[in-house]
Amino acid sequence: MSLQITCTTTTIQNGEEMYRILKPPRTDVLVMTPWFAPIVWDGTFDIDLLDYKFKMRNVTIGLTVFAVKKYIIFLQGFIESAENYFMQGHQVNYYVFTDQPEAVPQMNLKPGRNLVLLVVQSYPQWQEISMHRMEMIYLFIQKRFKKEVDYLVCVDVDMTFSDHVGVEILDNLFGTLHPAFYDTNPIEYTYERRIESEAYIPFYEGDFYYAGGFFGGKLKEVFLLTKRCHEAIMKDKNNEIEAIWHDESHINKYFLNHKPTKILSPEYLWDNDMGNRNILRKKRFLAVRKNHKAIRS
Ligand code: 48C
Repeated sequence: MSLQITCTTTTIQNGEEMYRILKPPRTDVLVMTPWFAPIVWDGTFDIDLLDYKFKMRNVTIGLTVFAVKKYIIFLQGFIESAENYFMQGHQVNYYVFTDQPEAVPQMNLKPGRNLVLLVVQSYPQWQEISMHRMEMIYLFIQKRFKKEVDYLVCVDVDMTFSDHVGVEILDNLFGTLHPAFYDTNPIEYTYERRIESEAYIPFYEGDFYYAGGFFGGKLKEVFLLTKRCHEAIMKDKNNEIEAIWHDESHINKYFLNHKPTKILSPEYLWDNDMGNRNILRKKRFLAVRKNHKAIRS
């Protein structure tokens, strides 16, 4: 780990000045929310500085992923891509929740990285499986994760890492902008609009529309988020209502009342079916093409 020498006002890298007060690194996108949470885009961070800082703190990062029923087919590609791009050089525990432990392939991991298999039950409805992730994550934080990791990152499995995803994403509590809504009028956000649901957000409220497939933060913060979302989901179930986009609706409600301290740009969750954008200099975490109907049956 080379020690990065940084002058007080600028960081010299590749012979050019990286950061000057009057020369912002990005002027094409929003890089800070009105509540002073950074929005992470390529060019807005110095990974060597951040790696050094987190290395000195000797952090361990947990990555939770659920591969239940037919979604088990995505697991090997997911883990292989994480080995290449996720938190390179840091301590990582992959927490794989599955109903088919025997179907999990043997994988050779790089030093400092472990794969932990956690057996969970499956449910008839794919929506149930998706929503019960909240319950499983908060229960295992208490049972196990709190002794093992400092940060937790919770993602969908039908994805592959396709570029650097590192410690720049870590903060107390972070969410990710949903690729379909980062540039739409908030009135078009697919929030839950029925007042009977715990996930209800009225039309005049809402900051951003966050994706359910990538969130995380310090263990305590993720515990509070997952516990609250699980309780809200169960309350809705008792009231015989299911939020329009399931756990994603509840995450959006939680982030309305507990603002994330960092937001990941759509670089961190993209679908190539949506093509390219000039503002997307990197596509770091990509949806795997799939026949939703087939793998959810
Ligand atoms: O593991 C499963 N099995 C299922 O039958 C349905 C969902 N899931 C988990 O929930 C996977 O980890 C999925 O990535 C996640 C729900 N997300 C999706 O199905 C699309 N990424 C929207």
